[in-house]
Amino acid sequence: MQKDSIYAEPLGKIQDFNFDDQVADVFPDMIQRSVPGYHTIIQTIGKLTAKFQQPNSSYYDLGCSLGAATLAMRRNLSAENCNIIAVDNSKAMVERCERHLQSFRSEVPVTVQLADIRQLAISNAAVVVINFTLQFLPKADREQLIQQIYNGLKPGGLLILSEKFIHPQNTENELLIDLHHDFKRANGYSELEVSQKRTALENVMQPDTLKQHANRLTKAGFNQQTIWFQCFNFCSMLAIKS
Ligand code: GEK
Repeated sequence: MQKDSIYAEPLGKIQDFNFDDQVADVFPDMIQRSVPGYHTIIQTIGKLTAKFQQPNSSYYDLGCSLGAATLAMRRNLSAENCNIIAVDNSKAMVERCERHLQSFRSEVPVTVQLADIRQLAISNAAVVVINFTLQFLPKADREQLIQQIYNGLKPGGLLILSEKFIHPQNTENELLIDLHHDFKRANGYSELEVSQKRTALENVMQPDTLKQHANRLTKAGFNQQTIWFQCFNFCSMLAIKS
């Protein structure tokens, strides 16, 4: 695995973070050292897919990057006539995702699409995963995407939504951010790397509060939802269409 050292040296002007070749090359190392519980979340996406699978259905991975969630779903699908649609709008990610998926054998067909998830038609879905991607959309576009997901799910269908979040109270928010930065330092990132990455993400990733997420899910029509994972300011929610 190639080590992420993108922010290791002082950069004069820090550009907005973007999912280019340089990021895609180090992505597995970057996400594992930056997102608390990433491995657990990916494993559990597989387990939840096994539980919520329905025959003759589609499974979506929105903002798939290198396809970790797609692989977890694919390994756990046994129902008849299922297919997975993995979507990302970064060419660098999609190219590597295709290659990565081809290196594992499976009966379940996967289509990797280079597209903006806001323009995607979602239908006949048993499970939709959006793992740490909604936070990169403009805030104004999030409600419509969650509604499209709800509309595209079959009855009994499952949405898994993982996000970094902000706490509405300043003290708690700062504490969660500190704990996350400690986690990154414990994983070998320097003070400089933590702070330059924070600057690069400032305009690009704008997290919501947990309450905003819950309200948005309810408004879309999901009447069953829960947080099933939380570590510091990272969480994963699930919502079921009854
Ligand atoms: C994983 N889910 O390993 N349309 C499509 N893709 C987008 C859009 C958009 N509008 N905006 C951002 N992306 C993955 C990790 S990473 C999370 C997801 C992170 C894509 C972007 O190109 C990137 O690949 C992904 O969303 C977010 O489980 O890096 O923190």
